[in-house]
Amino acid sequence: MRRSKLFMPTIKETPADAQIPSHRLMLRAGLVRQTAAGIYSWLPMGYRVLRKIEQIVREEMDSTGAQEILMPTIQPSELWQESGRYDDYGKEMLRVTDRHDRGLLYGPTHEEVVTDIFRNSVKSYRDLPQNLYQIHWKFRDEVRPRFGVMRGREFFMKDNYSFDIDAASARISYNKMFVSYLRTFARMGLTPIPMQADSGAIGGDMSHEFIILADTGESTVYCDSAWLDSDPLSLDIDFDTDLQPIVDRWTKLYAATDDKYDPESCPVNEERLYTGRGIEVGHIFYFGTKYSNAMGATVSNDQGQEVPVEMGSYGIGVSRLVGAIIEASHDDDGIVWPESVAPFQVGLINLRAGDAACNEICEKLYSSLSVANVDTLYDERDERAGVKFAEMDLIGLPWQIAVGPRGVKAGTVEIRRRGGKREEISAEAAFSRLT
Ligand code: 5CA
Repeated sequence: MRRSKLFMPTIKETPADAQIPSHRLMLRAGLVRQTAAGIYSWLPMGYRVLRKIEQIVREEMDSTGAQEILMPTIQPSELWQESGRYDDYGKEMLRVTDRHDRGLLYGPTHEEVVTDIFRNSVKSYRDLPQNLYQIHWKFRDEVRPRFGVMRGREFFMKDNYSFDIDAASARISYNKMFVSYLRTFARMGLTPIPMQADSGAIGGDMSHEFIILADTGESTVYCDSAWLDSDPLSLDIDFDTDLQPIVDRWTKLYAATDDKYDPESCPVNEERLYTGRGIEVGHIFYFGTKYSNAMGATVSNDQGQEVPVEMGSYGIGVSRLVGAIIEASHDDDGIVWPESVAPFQVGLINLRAGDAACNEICEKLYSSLSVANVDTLYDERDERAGVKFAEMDLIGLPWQIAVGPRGVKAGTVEIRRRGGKREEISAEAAFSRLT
């Protein structure tokens, strides 16, 4: 992409109403714009990152055997009256009425809709287990939407729902999601920490929140410092095997948030205790037959008896992750994107646009990187070098290459990792380093 063509409305001043770094940086780097309180439009740079995160989530879900579906954002109120949650959900639920005076709502979550699909389609234990996921918009009319996309009213979520014949197999489904979440967040360059949690409005008796470490996170995290070296990607996971030992290994390590931490009973000694801050990016729940009982979702078991199906639900805040990753990875100059979610891999800066030799080297690099499928943003504008460098630092691409007349004479270009040191190498060497 050529910078002159890219729709990236950057802002020089610090936006006054943005209280945290990710919100400020997302506005300044032109990733999003607020359309209404807690409701955002995603501009090209932000949408590229959102799609990269979505794709990692999708690949990891698919590898567990979960299947992707798409449910409507608008749901009939009757389903929520059946489950008993219609009145409980209160003002957070956006309720609307259609032209026939039928009650509808913008889904804050999808347990009811998916249970309805299930009860109309599955009758026998032979068709279990099932695990269905979607990546879609939710709406929760939060009293105080804040921190940009981190606590929005409309937000993008991966939600999935498991269906099993009994509690033991539901546990297997829960464990798969637990382990897959560790991998998913690690692929985004994050350190995920699962913590036992309350299940709140979703209900149920087993639940974990996945917190990622970020200096500016909302909650204080106390954990065994071994968490900081834990690397979920080093595990070679076969989702068809018993994952309980892996879950045990992870949950055995101490971790707690502010509300649960008690220095008296903390099992980790002071030197080993890490205190930091974190952001909740995922939440998984096992709630058994709460919805299947209320909504009559039963299946026949191998004894021919009708039993309510055992369920769990699992959420990842996909749009929240864009902010959370920035909270975990930025510096004074701007965003520092992990490679796996960066909107472009390389920023190519022409330091003397209009100079024939600089143009030629830039064009050659730009086209060969494109052919090699390395997403490159080429800043070919007639702007001061300082402006271009500052903008590249702000938008945080993993690699920068700068081409200027002095280097061109010497047969070199400058290459630099975001935040790293500059190095002068030949254009060919730069190309091979990036491919
Ligand atoms: N039905 C369950 C699992 S699918 C559920 O809704 N869980 S949740 O309420 O915990 O939400 C799942 C994830 O969505 C959270 O971990 C968080 O990362 C994200 N999320 C929740 N509320 C918001 C919000 N207001 N803005 C942005 N992301 C949110």
